[in-house]
Amino acid sequence: KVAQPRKVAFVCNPKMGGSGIIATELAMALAERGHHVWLLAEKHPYSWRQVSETLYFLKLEVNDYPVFESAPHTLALAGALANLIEQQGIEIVHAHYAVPYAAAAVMAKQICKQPFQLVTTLHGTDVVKLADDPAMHRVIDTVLTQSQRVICVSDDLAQQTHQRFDLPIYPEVIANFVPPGKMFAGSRQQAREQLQLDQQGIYLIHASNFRKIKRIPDIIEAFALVRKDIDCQLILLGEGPEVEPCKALAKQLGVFDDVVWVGQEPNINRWFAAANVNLQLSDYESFGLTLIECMVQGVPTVANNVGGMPEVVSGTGKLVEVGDIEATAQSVMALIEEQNHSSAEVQQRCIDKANNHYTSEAVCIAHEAVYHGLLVTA
Ligand code: GMT
Repeated sequence: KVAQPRKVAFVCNPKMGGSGIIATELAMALAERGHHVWLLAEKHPYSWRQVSETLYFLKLEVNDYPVFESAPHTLALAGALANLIEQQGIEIVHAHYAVPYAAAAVMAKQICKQPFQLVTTLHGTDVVKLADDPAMHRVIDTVLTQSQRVICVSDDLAQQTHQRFDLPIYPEVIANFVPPGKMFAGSRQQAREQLQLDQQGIYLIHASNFRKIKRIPDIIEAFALVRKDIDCQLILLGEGPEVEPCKALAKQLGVFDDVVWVGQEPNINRWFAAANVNLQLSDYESFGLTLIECMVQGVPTVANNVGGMPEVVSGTGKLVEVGDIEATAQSVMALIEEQNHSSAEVQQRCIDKANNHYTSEAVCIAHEAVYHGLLVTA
């Protein structure tokens, strides 16, 4: 337990997705360390667990008014946040995503009778995609300037943010992490036994929300190339708009039956533990949470050389240029070959990096330092 418990309110996207998962896991981990943490959202986040008496969920009510085309979510969030701050004496509001979450917190500052410190964590698309829209750029610029601290999940995202916005303070970098409770505790053999996979098989894996940005057709094409030389299967986890086009492509390439189409799966870490190589070929990825979810299970990744992925993959997996299918297939085969010779070494290299860089404890300590720094100077 920490010496100085803080009162912190989290606002984030409660739907399944990296930013919501990281925000929720951080809220839970900080509450377990003795802080009083509120999470305000329209529903319980997917990964929410009532881990501590000092963790509170507050449901956001967004009323529909027939005069408007859509419900005024951001305004409802700003008002509910202002009430929460005044009622509970919140010291820090920690918003995950500039728009709409930090924007609502900036509005709460105008409404609220009590001062608070605003910490905004950027998860990537808010800066790298949304900010390309000039109107959004102005909103994000204001929100970031009015945040007392801006946190980015990778060095690359901090640089991109610095280039695109004129911030008074360079963003702090605090990486994604894997909470110990989320890991699959058994061996690859045990994971395969539970999932009824072949003990001797070679499995490539990818998990995402199947959006275009993930470039899943590249994964299927690279897999089809590898499949020509090596008897292997591809495990695909997740759901989204690209599933059907990907199924059509797999049929066209003659590999449909070699793909394990898992769909939505709450216990993804068991699948990661069963795999040999992870693939993440996104157009852009500020960090790539699945890279460390695989790493902690001893599984290396072949990733595109974009965003924060080179920082994460470094020393454990391989990087390829966007759209280079041939190089991707070669990199996958090189990692499989390496595992044929020294599987234990490859696994240990991954586990060591995950344990040295992406732990829940290190991430909590880094956030406590940010909060403390703001409150002693306030
Ligand atoms: O891209 C996703 O699948 C979801 C997205 C989100 O907004 O929730 O994830 C973003 O935040 C994660 C947590 O910081 C990062 O690990 C992901 O790399 C990032 N996604 C992108 O940058 C595209």
